[in-house]
Amino acid sequence: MTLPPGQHLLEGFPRFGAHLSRPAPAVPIDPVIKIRGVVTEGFDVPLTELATLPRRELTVDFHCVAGWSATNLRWEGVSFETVYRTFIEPALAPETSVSHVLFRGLDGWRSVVSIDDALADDVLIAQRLDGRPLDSDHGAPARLVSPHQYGYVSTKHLCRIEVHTAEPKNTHGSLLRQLPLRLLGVHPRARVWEEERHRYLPPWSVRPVYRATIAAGVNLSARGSREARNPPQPR
Ligand SMILES: Nc1nc2c(c(=O)[nH]1)N[C@H]1C(S)=C(S)[C@@H](COP(=O)(O)O)O[C@H]1N2
Ligand SMILES: [Mo]
Repeated sequence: MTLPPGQHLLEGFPRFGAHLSRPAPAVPIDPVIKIRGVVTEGFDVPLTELATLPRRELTVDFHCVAGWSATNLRWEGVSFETVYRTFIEPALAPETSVSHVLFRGLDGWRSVVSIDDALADDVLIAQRLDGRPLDSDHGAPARLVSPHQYGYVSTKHLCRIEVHTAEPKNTHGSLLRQLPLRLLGVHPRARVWEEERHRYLPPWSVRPVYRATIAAGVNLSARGSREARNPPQPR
């Protein structure tokens, strides 16, 4: 099996993110995805409504910019393109040409994707992983999955989609949480096979730093995971 350049295979699929060991955000009773930005009027798409769109299933690998990969994950959900064409495009304000899409999670995480990359065939809003509803470790109740881009694009706990006519500046939100990615600068395309890890730094310069810290990051995130909080009970 071949992994993209600079990636290392991990056992399983860890919970990972700027949340570190903080528990995942609570899932609202009636979760919605807020649609905002250059639409005539903002509106909310209930997740129950997403479920009425054609289902999309995808078995792919997942690659974190810190250098670990997980393989053969079976996601189920709705293609982002379908969501875009069904709900967003008809609501765009007149004379607007969308260039970027911003995805936001319930924990304040955000990722920015060019419209072309967002509409790629393999980008989906996933609600299930390996035959089960998404758990809190991996982004309940719904998350973006963009398999050809580094994991930081795949916003978990998706609650808001904003459409923009220029690249939005990542100025609001919690500075500290995304500090490492802010300092290094997320790459505007973030394609894993091109090793577009960061905007300003060449990939070889960050690889050793990441290699030295992956284990710590994985361990910290695991401490806040669902399994750590609810360990399987002995029988
Ligand atoms: N809401 C949210 N989404 C997020 C993150 C986060 O901290 N919060 N971390 C990103 C990063 S850096 C990675 S590698 C993946 C990890 O996904 P996983 O926890 O399902 O393995 O989620 C991405 N999406
Ligand atoms: Mo990541």
